[in-house]
Amino acid sequence: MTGPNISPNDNSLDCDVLVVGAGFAGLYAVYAARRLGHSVVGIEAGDDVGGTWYWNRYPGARCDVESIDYSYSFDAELQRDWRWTERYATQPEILAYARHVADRFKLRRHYRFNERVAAASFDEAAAAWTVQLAKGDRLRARWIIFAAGSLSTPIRPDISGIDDFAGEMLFTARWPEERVTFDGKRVGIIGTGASGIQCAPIIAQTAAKLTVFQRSPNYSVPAFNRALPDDEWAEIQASYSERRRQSFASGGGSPHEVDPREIWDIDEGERASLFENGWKKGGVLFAKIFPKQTMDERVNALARDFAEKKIRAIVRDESLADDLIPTDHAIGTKRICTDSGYFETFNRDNVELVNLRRDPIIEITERGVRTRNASHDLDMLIFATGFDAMTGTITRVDFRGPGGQSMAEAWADGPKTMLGLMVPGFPNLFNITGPGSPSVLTNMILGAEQHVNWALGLMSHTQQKGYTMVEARRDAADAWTAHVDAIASATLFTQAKSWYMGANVDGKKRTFMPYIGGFAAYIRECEAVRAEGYKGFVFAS
Ligand code: NA7
Repeated sequence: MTGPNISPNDNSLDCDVLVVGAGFAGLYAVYAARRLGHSVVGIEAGDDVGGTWYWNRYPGARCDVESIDYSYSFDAELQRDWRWTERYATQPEILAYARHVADRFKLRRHYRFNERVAAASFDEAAAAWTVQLAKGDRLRARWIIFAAGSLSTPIRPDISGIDDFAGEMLFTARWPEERVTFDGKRVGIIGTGASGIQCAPIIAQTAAKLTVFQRSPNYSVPAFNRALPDDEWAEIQASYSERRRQSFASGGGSPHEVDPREIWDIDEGERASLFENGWKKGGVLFAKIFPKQTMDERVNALARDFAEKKIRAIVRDESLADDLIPTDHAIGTKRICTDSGYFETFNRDNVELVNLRRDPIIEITERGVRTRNASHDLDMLIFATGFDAMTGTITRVDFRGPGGQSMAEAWADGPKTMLGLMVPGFPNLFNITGPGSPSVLTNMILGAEQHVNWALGLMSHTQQKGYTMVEARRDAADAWTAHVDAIASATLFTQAKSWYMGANVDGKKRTFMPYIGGFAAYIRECEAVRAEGYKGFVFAS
């Protein structure tokens, strides 16, 4: 990749752009910044590329967006050459894809692996970030593109005695590379979000016993996963560009859209078949059948009723089904899980559900988990206990802008951003798929492409105008954040205790973090800001 070096020739800098993370967002940032001629250094905590798909290698891990959509759109030949084998790709296949992209575009050579950014402070006189790496090195860069993931800081729950357990202890979000066997073991799993729900059925197949410790049940819709045969693949290839166009014009970054009609105008028979079709689309798409499904409780109640019947039709024991059906949130307002045989697992003789609402965990002991009513002896204990989502990773880096405030301090009362991409007080720092952007509510790969392209456009604009610094204006960030809040408040999402709301982390400000107005609307907002000369941003030298 070659191109004009459009940055000022500043020998005091180690690179123009420092990219944090080698997941899909970071890899694309390195590729795109290089293509524009910037010198780039990437920093990655893992020993290879892949990000989320590098760390979350637990059995059963799959993406809940279809593989043909959850893949890069920036290079037509890449899109043509990479052949997805299944509708929903497994973690090994997605990781192999990330590695293929890194090889194909020779991206690894820009990275320092097994390294972390510990801190960074902005030197206003030099218009540069001084970046402190965890192992001691320092780097100076004009720009930082922070692409370290929305779900990348796992939570180790504060349960008494957690370090006393004498058996094998595993975290789904830090799963070892070596093969883990469950054969003949008594396995316990704490957590019934997407991660717990994906791995439980596989563990149950070979474990002597699986005990699922459930604090809150979650809605889950089967993936209806299947192989992608050659004829279907040929059809996808023939219409890929149209599929991508629809994705960028959609709410969620894939070509699926809601039925535009008002549900009450549709007779009951047709409604039932629309719900059935929505169910068969699988996973999160069940939340996107009718426009008001996650806005109007009456519409949502119909969807909940439908899902409840599906669960009851699977789980043979009625009281067990009662425990597995959520009663605390509207369906879709916590991310619907996408499973392969989760509810069926509870029909097995070797699987036990412990309802922690009735029988809470008292402590973890050397032998296993002690709840109020029983002691559960275990050989292996797995934690699928979630992440400090969306803000957890960036606030753990000690970023200091010119005012000396850290990101954690700046966001103590909730994240404030301009378009999700820049934070007032932190010039020349872009956050990719962060709070205030569509982020986890859209296809993360297409979202990352759009963010990175927009950020690089703003960088080029800054330099072409003869400036070295750009920062989001505080009033613009306040207005954008208020807009993000206002759209979320019109939905049922703000009523659920979800990680979208920061509700899974003690002491975290409760606020709906992602922009819920849809991918297409967000792109329009970004383009409007650009068209007005990057209104809401202030430039300086
Ligand atoms: P989630 O969805 O945050 O799930 C975490 C689960 O762990 C959830 O069931 C929690 O129960 C449970 N949890 C957390 N702490 C505890 C303690 N101390 N005791 C018992 N149970 C606990 O994380 P995932 O990794 O499954 O999925 C994250 C996203 O990745 C997912 O939404 C997809 O987008 C992909 P709680 O609900 O808090 O009662």
